[in-house]
Amino acid sequence: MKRTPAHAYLGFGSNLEERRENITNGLAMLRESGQVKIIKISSLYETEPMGYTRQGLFLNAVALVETDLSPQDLLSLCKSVEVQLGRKPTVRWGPRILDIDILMYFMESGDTLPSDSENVIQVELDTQALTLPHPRMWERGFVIIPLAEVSPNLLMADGRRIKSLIQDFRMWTGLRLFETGPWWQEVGVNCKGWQIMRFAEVESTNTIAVNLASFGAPEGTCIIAETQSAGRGRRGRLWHSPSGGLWLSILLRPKIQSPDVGWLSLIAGVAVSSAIRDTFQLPAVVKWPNDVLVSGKKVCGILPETRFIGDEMDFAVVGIGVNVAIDTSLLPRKVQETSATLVSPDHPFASEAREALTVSLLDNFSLLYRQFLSEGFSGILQEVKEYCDTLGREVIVSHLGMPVHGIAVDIDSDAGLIIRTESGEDIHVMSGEVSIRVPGAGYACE
Ligand code: PH2
Ligand code: MG
Ligand code: MG
Repeated sequence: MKRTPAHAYLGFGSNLEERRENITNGLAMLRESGQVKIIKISSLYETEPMGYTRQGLFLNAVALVETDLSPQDLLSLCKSVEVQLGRKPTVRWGPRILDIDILMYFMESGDTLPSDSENVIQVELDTQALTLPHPRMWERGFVIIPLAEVSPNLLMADGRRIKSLIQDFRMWTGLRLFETGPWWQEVGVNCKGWQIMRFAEVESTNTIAVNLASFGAPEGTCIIAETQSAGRGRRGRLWHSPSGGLWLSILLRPKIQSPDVGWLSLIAGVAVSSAIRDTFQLPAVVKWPNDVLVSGKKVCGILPETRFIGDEMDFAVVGIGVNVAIDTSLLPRKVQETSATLVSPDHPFASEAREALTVSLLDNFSLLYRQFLSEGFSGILQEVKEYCDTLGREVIVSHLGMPVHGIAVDIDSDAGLIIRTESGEDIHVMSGEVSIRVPGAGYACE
């Protein structure tokens, strides 16, 4: 009977010469050996050196692989790839062209098929050549964060799942997301699809994304800026974007028609809310149609901008602004009253937290978006409703210039809000045509 292959997590690190190419070449050589199948690869992270600090920044990544090789043979293969790419012996933990470490190795117990997860055992080894699991992996953010990205539900010895460590800001210390998405497409694996471009200061990330879109930039292009000088809000208002926030625009090219645009905003709202809950343990909710609130204060605004050719969408740019760690005193008085920042800009791990939020947000977004594309709005409706705090509330909506007063009872198939008036009539309002106000204290107004 054929043995089921084992699974292993490999850690990659490089801080000499062409770091990115060293890692992609290493992955490609593993694959070309025919002995290792690459299942999943994390983003690339740029990390400060640990252990021996007088050396350059590393790029690090983690991959999940499938193999018939024993741990010892897998180690030999990794070492031979390191050497073929030019690795030379140096001091312990010193600079290297490429380091490939086996972090964990799992195999099926017995030969029984079909495999089920209860039969999976983790190999523990302590030999001169190899210790498994890797003895220092749990102290190393440059291992944990990419590992949690590849397998968020991996169980740790204490019974918790590894994704719980993503929220630990200490794990992000000295770590920066370098490149996510298709960086390893060239290695021949499917990609998560984001292509991130970062800027120091721009007028508006949406403007850049719209311009790139009209030059043919692909779906999944993301623009992130440290500050925006002319960020746009709804109704042509200015969106104030001091440093410390996440100012992001996502370019999409779904084949949808104009009434569906509202779903893109709601997908973004749910993705942001869920990322805030995971990263900060704060009770974020979606305020239909375009905001995310925490304790009644606005922490995020969403602005979709679209272009259609005929009836069909050419592209949508979804602008997302999150007050992650901003100095709210830089906002105009009126905005200050209704807005909040997730953490203080003086928080020692503010920038790590922003990275964690960005990764989580993009992950959530792609899951929901793909579900929306494959199943239509009904595939995401339940989740949207769970996050949408507007439902069940008393609202006043200005509908085509007329105030409508009632209870928000449901979301319709066009992502519109259904409002039941006192007379029992249901009025459907689309996101484009309303400004929503909720009577009563503590609920932010538009
Ligand atoms: N590898 C080490 C020692 N220190 N630091 C970072 N940031 N990344 C590494 O891959 C790394 C390190 C020993 O293998
Ligand atoms: Mg190492
Ligand atoms: Mg090593």
